[in-house]
Amino acid sequence: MKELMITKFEQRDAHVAVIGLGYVGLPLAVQFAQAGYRVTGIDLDQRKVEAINRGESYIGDISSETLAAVTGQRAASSHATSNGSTASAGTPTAAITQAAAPTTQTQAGILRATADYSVLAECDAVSICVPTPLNKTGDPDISYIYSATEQIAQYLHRGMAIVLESTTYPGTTTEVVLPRLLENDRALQIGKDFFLAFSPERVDPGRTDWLTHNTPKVIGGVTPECLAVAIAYYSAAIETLVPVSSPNAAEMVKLFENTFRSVNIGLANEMLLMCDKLGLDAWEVIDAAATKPFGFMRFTPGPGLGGHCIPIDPHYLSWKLRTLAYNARFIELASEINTEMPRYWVQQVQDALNDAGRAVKGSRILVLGVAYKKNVNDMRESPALDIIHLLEEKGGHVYYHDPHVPSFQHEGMEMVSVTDLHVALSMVDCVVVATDHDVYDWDEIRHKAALVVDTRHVI
Ligand code: SAJ
Repeated sequence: MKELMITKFEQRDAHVAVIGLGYVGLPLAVQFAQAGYRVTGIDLDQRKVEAINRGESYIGDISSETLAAVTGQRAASSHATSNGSTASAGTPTAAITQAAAPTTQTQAGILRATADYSVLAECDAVSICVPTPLNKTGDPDISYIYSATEQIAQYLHRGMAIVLESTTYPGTTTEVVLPRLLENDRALQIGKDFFLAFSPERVDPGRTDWLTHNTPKVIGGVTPECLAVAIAYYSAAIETLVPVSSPNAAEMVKLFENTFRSVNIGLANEMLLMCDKLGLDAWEVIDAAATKPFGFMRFTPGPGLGGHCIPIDPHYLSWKLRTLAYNARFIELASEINTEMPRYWVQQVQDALNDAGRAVKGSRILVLGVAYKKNVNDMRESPALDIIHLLEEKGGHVYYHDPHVPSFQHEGMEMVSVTDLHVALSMVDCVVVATDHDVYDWDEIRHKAALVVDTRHVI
């Protein structure tokens, strides 16, 4: 069965499914279709399904033109994505670069979307790209992985490859997904009749240099046969695959990558707190340290930690270790410092207004940028929201401007961006730079605002 599957994938003679058509799943589905597979995207959101089948993309990284080319709404463009075997610079030695592209230009496959899981009965492979948030108590919520696995189990058949991509704690693939798949049909054997692997996503929305096809991808199979089949499946769309010894190792790699960022961002934020005590400019110190040509990596203080990855993923790791009676101290400490930053910046606003003889109470304050990082419209876990909430708690009249976020509703907070920034700048008592979108004219802001508290050190 293993050889049969590998041949199917190598000949692009496979029908594959992607469950979860968000910023990870849709680009992956498109990449598989461009590589020549027949692809069925599965999502519970009927609006997403219909938009895809109309060739209309709702994901910034995928243009509707690209989508329409693989959903058959438009003749495939002349340049199909190359499947060249360009190994990325510094490719890990263990990496497997894909064999040279097939001699014949692969005919782009066809992508269609559906909300009906029964298509899995005829699929040779399925990738799970569903969200893995934290629940209200801050613990991992893998309910979406459960429900996707439940559906796959119903349609599991001989000769099926399953790859979990959602970021999760080490052990999920082998202790949660595998047992559920085995429950339905004891006759099916892992590594013989069906193949299971974990391969973490490394999609950074908005990036144009590292994309789904050229970002090295780590992959770990439950058995060596699972790894071989999963590598054949993914080699069609991903240029560099990095095999590791198990799904658990692959799960841990992703958590380490993002914990690395969370901890270093926490250290940069603590540098700010320490430099404050020392009367030093943290950015000056960090920028000077960054001139070290080796052994240093620059992170900068900010308003706090936003996004759907970095504030969340490390808690999957610390939660798992707590079940093993181990306290992941760096993760907890970084989280403590990062979540404290909005309060620090509100104190800076209070002190600055106080120096100008004003209280926060009754002052008009304009927050620039509510997205969690520059040039995106994503607000998940955005620290700007905490800054707004804390300023309002102190009686401030808070407005915001964000060219990427015309309005938002968040936990009872409902706001609309001011439309005329030029007017607003001179009408408020204090401007807070929360997100340093490239569109802002920082010189104008510096000259028009009476007072600026700059969490991004752009002014
Ligand atoms: N931040 C700082 N200081 C820094 C860097 C970031 O305060 O030095 C803040 C950002 O403003 C943001 C949060 O931390 O609020 C997270 O920033 P991020 O640059 O890590 O951006 P993300 O959340 O989009 O992270 C994604 C991740 N991609 C994946 O998980 C696949 C991350 O692994 C990438 O390294 C990161 O993009 C990237 O490099 O852009």
